[in-house]
Amino acid sequence: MRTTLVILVAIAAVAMALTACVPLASAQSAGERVVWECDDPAGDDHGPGSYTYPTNPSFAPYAGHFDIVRFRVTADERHVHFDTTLNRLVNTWNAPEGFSHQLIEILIDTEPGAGDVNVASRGANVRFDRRWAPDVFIRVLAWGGSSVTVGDRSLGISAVALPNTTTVRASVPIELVGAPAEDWRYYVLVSSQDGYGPEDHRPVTQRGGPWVFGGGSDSGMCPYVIDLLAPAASAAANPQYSQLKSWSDADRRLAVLVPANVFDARSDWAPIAGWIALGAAVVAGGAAYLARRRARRRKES
Ligand SMILES: [Ca+2]
Repeated sequence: MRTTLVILVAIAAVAMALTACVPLASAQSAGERVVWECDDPAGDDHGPGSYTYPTNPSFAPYAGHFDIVRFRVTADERHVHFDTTLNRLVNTWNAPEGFSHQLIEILIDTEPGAGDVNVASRGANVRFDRRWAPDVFIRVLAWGGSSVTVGDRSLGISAVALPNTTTVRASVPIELVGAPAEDWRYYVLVSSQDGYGPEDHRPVTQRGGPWVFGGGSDSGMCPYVIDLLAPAASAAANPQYSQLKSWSDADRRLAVLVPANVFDARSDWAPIAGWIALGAAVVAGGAAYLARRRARRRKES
């Protein structure tokens, strides 16, 4: 009976964890409509699970700088705002934007059947699943480098660290990307900004070093992505790792990614399943208690 109880409580916990991503079309925040938000496990800033930080002291304490913990999309009348919250945000090299380590790339599939799956095949070294080819490509980096590209139109945008937070906000004109719809699908990639790297990405090698990550490969095929938005029950059971592991040096094949909110349909049934499992666990626990009490009484009489 105790085993059944443990299993039911575990099912409830997993089902509830799956509610981490929620479309929130009706919620409000300081005049902004919250469109979608999603948590990401802390402590998974290791790419496919094996990457290690560069060893130069600028990267101390060698954790957290590239670790997404939350992503949120809001909209007001003129802009769509993309807020990426990191575990740690320090302005080591004093960039005017208030952050200087991160290169955040946000790609959105806004139009089914259109888009470019190869848009990040150099730099981030990843491709995107053909079913959700991105149409909007937002690059967030310091020293005035942030931009949005839609088709052949490219525009500089504002991207700053929000005061007293670990959140970087990029704001994109609605006039260019359109009002956010519920069926938009998001990819969020965090890399390390390096003005000398391919498309500003700090490389990942096998052995690592003061200015490059380790735990990858020397072929130039492994993803230069340190954290990927991918909702998971825990850092241990994390779909980010399997996606970023899917590159092959032998086949010269890049890793293929899917959007973070592809599996949103789960959030429709997950809370119900969670509560049913929790209810069942309570009933089972009560039944076990009564059975034990009855047995004790029988023994006493
Ligand atoms: Ca993370």
